[in-house]
Amino acid sequence: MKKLIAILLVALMAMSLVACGNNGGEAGEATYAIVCKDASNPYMLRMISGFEAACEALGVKSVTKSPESATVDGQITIVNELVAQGVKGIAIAANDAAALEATIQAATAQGIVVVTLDSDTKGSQMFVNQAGVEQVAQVLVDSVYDMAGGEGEFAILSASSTATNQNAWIAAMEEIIAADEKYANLTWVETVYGDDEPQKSTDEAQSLMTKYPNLKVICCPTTVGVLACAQAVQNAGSSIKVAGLGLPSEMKDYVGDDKVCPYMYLWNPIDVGNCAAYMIDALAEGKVGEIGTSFEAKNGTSYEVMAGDPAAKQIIVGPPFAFTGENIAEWAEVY
Ligand code: RAM
Repeated sequence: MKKLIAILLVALMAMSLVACGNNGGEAGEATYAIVCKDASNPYMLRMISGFEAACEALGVKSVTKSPESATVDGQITIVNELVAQGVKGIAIAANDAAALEATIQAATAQGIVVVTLDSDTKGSQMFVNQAGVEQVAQVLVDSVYDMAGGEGEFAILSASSTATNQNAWIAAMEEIIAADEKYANLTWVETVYGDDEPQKSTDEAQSLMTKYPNLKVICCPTTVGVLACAQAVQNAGSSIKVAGLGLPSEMKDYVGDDKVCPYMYLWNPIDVGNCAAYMIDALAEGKVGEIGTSFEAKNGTSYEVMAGDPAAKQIIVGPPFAFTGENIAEWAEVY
């Protein structure tokens, strides 16, 4: 009996050693990692939950690593660590459009699948784009136009100045405004950056209100920024309207016809995280083809592979969705 117990113990120890040492190797369970812009943004936390659920369904382990604040240096360190740990796949919401390229190439050279989600970067094998850049920019421009009554001053309160997703939306807004006479009476006074930090975003919103007494709209293409801005504008008792992209759970008290934010947009961040894990799996299995082809992920959803920038390829998860006084309470329960 003692001998049998001893044999079982040795076998158990051997199994646990394999499991520990083989974080992403063939003999152990594969691990997919998600690296967010920062560790505390509630939007990112929802992406993580979608990623984890998909990993569970796929039978792989998941790990989350994010820098304290939205900096690319922290992300470079994290990706290097994940490579050393032998993960099989990495999904990253990049804090910079280019600075991660060499790090990602080194990971890819080791056979690790690296995709971007939410915010793209050079070197990524595939950008899991939450919504089309032009579509997001168009709804933001139209929100500003509508809330300003077709003319007057507006400002942008963005995330960090190097965030690829916000910068792409802002650049597309500039093009849309320049291309259509309809927007000729709108004056874009300034773009400021709250770095997806609540306090910095509040400070920037307050500065805009002081600096531009005729400001009609502040447009915030960031969930952290839009909440801080809505609170700052409401606390100031200002008549400025707030437009942008927000989490319904955070914005429920501020959205509605007679509120500081008449309506806003977003997409489901849980779906974005979910989709990124299925994308890693499909790429690892060599199921994703060239631009112009489509493929079916294991969750049954079909995606079209499109040209991307800065990643060479992208897929789009879904269109931006409008939240109004009518539907905000219902969606606040979801995300
Ligand atoms: C913030 C982040 C994120 C962005 C959303 C809309 O939470 O900047 O990257 O996609 O806003």
